[in-house]
This record gives sequence, structure tokens and C-alpha cells, in this order.
Amino acid sequence: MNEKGCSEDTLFEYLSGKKGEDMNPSRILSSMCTIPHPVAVRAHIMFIETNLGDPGLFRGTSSLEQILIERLGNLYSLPKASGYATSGGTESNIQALRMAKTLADKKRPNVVLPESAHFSFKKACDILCLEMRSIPVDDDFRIDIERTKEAIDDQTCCLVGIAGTTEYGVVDPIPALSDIAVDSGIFLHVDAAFGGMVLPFMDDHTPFDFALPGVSSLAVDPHKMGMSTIPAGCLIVRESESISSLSVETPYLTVKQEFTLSGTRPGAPVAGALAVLEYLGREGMRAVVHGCMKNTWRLIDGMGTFGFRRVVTPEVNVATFLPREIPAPWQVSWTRRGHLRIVCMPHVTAGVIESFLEDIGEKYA
Ligand code: 0PR
Repeated sequence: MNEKGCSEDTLFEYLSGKKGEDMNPSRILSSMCTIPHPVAVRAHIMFIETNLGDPGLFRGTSSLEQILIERLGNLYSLPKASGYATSGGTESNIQALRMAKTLADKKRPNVVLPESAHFSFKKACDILCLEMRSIPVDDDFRIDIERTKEAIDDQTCCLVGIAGTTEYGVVDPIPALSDIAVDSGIFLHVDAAFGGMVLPFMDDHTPFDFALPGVSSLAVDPHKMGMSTIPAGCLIVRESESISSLSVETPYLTVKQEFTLSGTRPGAPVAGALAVLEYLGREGMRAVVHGCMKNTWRLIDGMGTFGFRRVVTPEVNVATFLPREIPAPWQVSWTRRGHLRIVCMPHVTAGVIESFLEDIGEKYA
């Protein structure tokens, strides 16, 4: 740190130079985040100083968090939802496993999840000292139900299903996982960090929410397809007792107990996330999701004409192909199995897809 400060002009020239080193978003085809919706940005700025870690000081902001959970609960067939706004899928998944572990109270607890699960589950299992039982996926990259049944034993505290996998954009057979959860009395967590803001706005999709009686908790990230500002995740739970099982005493705050992982928590992205839902409504979200799915299929068809074979039929806006080199400056990603992966987020417009296909055509036509 310098002894003397600098002028505001110098400071912002420096910052804008650094921003200029970031990638141009319209070339980013690898991200599950996107440019936030303008109403999210406006709401975020309005609530910039708020801290949900001490909700009594920010009653209005705190009520927005309650409304956000209620809105999402309604979207996932759970009108009386409990939960809270997290920093994203990682925190939601850690907290879900923490609930499952606390509630089950096993000596050597294990978690049964698909090998396609996001790496946040590895972090969660490390932190919580849980054995992670990774179940192979079938040819369509969904968890194998027979192998799942075989892996469960009397020390299993949690089952996990993914609604919209990070790498291949498919949905696990959550109805079958729900049946297993009901029969065995095991906590079922659904990671809908990505799909949670896609599937409810499609005409037809695999059931994945609380309408299935075995689903105990669900993670959804407004900062992905919900177009909110970062960081905005939500953990939704069926029973309020599950989440209060995580409570610790907070003697000098305006509330006496807290079940969140973070202490200080930003209210700004919560206002941002709710702003998008209120402003767009179901109709507006359907339009966004239909646009992204249309672009995904245009991409798959267009790539097909240049010999790029699709790996699987996605259920959300993630397209995967057998690997071939991609020309610069396009930023794509590669799955653990080496497949080319492109996420058609809202910033990846029809025009962006056409210009990408033109470059692919120049190289491969
Ligand atoms: N669950 C699923 C299904 C996810 O896809 C992700 C993240 C998480 C949980 C964890 O969420 P947070 O990262 O919010 O904690 N999926 C993306 C991924 O790992 C996140 C991402 C976003 C990565 C933008 C890169 C990027 O540019 O691929």
C-alpha cells in the first residue's frame, strides 16, 4: 500500500485497464454465469451496503430474502418453503450435506452421488468428513439406479441427484431417487444449481422438485440462469427443522441463532435475484429459456453440418461434442472425458452462435 493515495482519475484509469484484460463476454461459451439483467444490477447497487448476517438491522432486505425463498418454493412445488440465500451452489451443497449428516447422526456417514456431480461435493465431503460414494453414470450420463441401490447401506446419510449436470446438461432420474429416499428414509438433495432456473420454464422436463415426496432439499443458483448479480445461490428445504438443525448461537447479534455458513452475507445479490423474478415473471423467464434452448439446438445442428458429433441429447442449454480443435478467440471448455462443451447462456445470443459457426465453417467446411 502506498503512503499517499492517488487521484480518482488515475485509480479508475488503472481499474479500467485491468477490466480490459478480461475476456470479451461475447466470446465466452464456457461459462454458467452471464451478464446480469439490468434490473438485477440496479437492485444490487441500491442494496450495496446491506448485510444479511445481522438481519435485524436490515429488516426490509431480510424480508426480500424470505420472499425470494417463497417465490422459489412456489416454483418448485413447495409453497411453505424454508431456506436461505447462499453464495452459490458450492455453499448450498456443503450446507445440504451438513444437514443430512447432522440429522442422520451416523458413526461413519457416507454420501451416495453420481460421478457427474459437481466438484463442490468433493469439497463438502472433505470438510464434513463424509465418505463419498461415486456412482457410475449410464451411456446418457445419468446416475445408474441399480448401482445406487447397491451402494446404499445403514451408514448412508445422503443421496444426491443432479438436475442439469454441469458437464452434459442432463437430469438424473430424480423420481427413482425419490422412491429410494422414501423407502430407505434417506435425505435426498437435488443439485439444481443450473437446471433450477431452466427446467420450470420448459414445456416438458424430467420431474426434479418437491412434488416428488423423497426430495428433502434443493440448490438453485440465481447467479447462473437467473441472471442475477454474483453471488446468488439459494438452498431450499422441505422441513424448517432440517435447516434449524444447523443453528449456532449468536449472542450479540440482532438474532440469537444463525444456520448460515457465512456470517456477513450480502443483501445486494438477493435484491438482484428477486428483482429479475419479479420483473420478468414466468412469462419473461420462459422467453429467456426458450431463446437459450433454441440457440442450443441451432448450435448442435450447425456443428453437425461441419462434422461435429453431439455426445448426448441435453435437457438444458449445455451442448457437448466429440473433441476437435476450436479456433481462437473462442473460449470453450472440455469435460473430464475430453468432450467439447458449450453453454448457451443468455449472453450467447443467436448472433454469437452464427458468428461462432462461421469461424467453425472457415476451419472445417
Ligand atoms: N452445482 C452445479 C450443477 C454446478 O454446475 C455448479 C457450478 C455448482 C454446483 C457450484 O456452483 P458455484 O460455482 O456457484 O459455487 N458450475 C459451474 C462450473 O463449475 C460454475 C462456473 C461458472 C464455472 C462460470 C466457470 C464459469 O466461468 O462449471
